[in-house]
Amino acid sequence: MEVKTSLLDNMIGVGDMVLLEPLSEDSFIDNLRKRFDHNEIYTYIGSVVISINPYRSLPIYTPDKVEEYRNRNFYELSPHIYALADEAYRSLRDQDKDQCILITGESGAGKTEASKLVMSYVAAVCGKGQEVNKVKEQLLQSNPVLEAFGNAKTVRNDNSSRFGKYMDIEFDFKGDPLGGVISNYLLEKSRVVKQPRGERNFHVFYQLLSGASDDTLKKLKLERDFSKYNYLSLDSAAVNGLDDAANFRTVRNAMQIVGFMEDEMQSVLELVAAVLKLGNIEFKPESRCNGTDESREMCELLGIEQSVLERAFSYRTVEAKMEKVSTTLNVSQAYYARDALAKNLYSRLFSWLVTRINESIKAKTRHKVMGVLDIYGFEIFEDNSFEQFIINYCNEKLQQIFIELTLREEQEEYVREGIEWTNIEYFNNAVICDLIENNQNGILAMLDEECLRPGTVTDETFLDKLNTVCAEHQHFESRLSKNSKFLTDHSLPHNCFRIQHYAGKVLYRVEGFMDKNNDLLYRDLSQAMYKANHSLIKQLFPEGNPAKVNLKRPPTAGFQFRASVGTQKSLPHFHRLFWSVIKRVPGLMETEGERAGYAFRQTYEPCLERYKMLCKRTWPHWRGPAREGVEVLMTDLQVPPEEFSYGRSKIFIRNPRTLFFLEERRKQCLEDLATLIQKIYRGWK
Ligand code: AOV
Ligand code: MG
Repeated sequence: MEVKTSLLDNMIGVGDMVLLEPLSEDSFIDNLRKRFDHNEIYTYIGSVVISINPYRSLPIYTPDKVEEYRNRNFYELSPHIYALADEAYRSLRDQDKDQCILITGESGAGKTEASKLVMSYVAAVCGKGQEVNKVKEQLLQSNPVLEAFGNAKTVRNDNSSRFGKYMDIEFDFKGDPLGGVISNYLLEKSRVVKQPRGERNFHVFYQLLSGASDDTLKKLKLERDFSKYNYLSLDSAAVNGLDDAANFRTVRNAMQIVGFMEDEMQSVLELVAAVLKLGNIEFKPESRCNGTDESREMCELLGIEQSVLERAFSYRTVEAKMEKVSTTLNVSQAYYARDALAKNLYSRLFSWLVTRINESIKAKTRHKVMGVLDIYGFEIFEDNSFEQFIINYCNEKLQQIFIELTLREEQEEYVREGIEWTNIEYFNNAVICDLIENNQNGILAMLDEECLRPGTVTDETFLDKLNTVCAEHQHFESRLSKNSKFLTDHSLPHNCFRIQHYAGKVLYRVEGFMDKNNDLLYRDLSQAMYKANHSLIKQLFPEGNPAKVNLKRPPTAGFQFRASVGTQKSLPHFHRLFWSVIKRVPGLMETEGERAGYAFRQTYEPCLERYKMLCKRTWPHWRGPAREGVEVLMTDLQVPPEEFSYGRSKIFIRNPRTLFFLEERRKQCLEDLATLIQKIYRGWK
């Protein structure tokens, strides 16, 4: 075994944070910086991999690198995401354990790139048959499709994921991929109708207009010019380094590989075009939207009778028991209805795409799975609204899982094994999650309650309620009072509230919270869509079927989201953690650890088996408990006692140096043995 000491090189910092002494926030960041300056973007904290986004392409993802990391032990080479992917893949294949890779970090940190690196690594090292290669290709090509429809340029990231994604890759007993299943979390659909300054709509709109042939555009009744469309922001349509036209071809090609039929692709593009047309429909007090070209063309695209659509933009029908009451929409209500339709159309199209991809890639059987979770990263903008609130809540939930898996499990293992250990005080964000999701008085529950309350309810009445209830908590409830994360102070702007998240304080403006949570689409519109002579659009609005009128309110956006992040409990047991960082390191390790952790651990039997040849007393057989054998071995080899500890079932080795020493000795021993055998053999001849 080739022994590398890159984990210990002083010049470039230590490769594993548990080796840092003293361990403090400063030394932690200093170490990251030192390494980053030497293009070492990956560092371990035990089995967690941290990365810093280099924002330029480094030559560390070549096929040679894949070969280098393949089948090597985690600590043998310098830290890399490939080491994590390899370890996960081998545990799945050889030890038959389901795997789950969780990726966290703020927006732009490199999560999506990391998830793709994991997928491509696994694709490169697993089986190579014709069938397997087809599956791999389909799994990999699902990425460009979902990114086209679900990613957009934001001020933080030119390719920012605006949805959360959990993908299971399914394997057979040999470790070859059979297929996959994707689940998606709430798409940020408000972006369809309006983008914050300096940001863009979803990529697909620009890709279609730039990359489609003249003929296709003509069929879709579109013009190439972005500026013709109200739903496309003007100030940032072209993005440096982003070739929309080329990406359009990539996406079409990817859709083909994934298994979309030509007519399905056409239907999808018709819906995308319809959204753009929808945005151009205008309403005036005198003439409503009657007879405009835009609405005619949109109706032609979707096979809807123009009079049906226009009626749906003019009236709202409320059905209660046996009665139907129609009221006329005023101009602003008509615009509201139009935007609601565009958002619903697009987000339902997105969910349909996920379902359709799953139909294609899902395996019929599976033996083991590797899950990869890639969510939208933590966001703090100047102006934060409902979307940031939801995204940041999702990050809090993931952070909670991280805390549990890293610190708690690590510390519990030390305690279980009877290793002497000073607990690190860690910041537990459960209070923040509770503040948001508590069933009775969590912020989401209060928002739902306000949305349902009869009478005049506005974003301001919601804020009043929030302030009253949360302020009361601060007085009466000890759980929140000591450490309240709902920050009230008099400097807050009148329409805002502030939350202390694990990654920083965020000021949320309440305007639009009620509306976005309600996510109301008038039934007249879903019924109009259901009447379309277009099978995809009909399928997307099943509630428009008059035979299935459901008078129950649909669940709110917040409710649905809370339910979907709640299902994370069912993730497989075996986790690999990947933590990507841009510049801020969330306060995970703030206290000085008196004892740094242990880089390596192994149960006694395999440890004794591997190294027993290094000691006359344990070779060739040790008769007795394995632990005692290991003790004899370590004493005999004169490994300094501070370098390791004996746990109940495992030995814990503090420093990879010790491991390298053992490996070096073993290698030497094997070489000596080989030479000896050769000598004897020659002697015989
Ligand atoms: P994110 O997924 O964490 O943000 P991305 O994975 O999209 O961030 O990364 C943002 C950009 O950083 C990419 O488009 C690349 O240009 C660059 N980048 C990321 N990782 C690497 C790497 N390993 N090497 C070189 N460049 C990299 V968000 O989706 O916004 O939370 O919602
Ligand atoms: Mg992303």
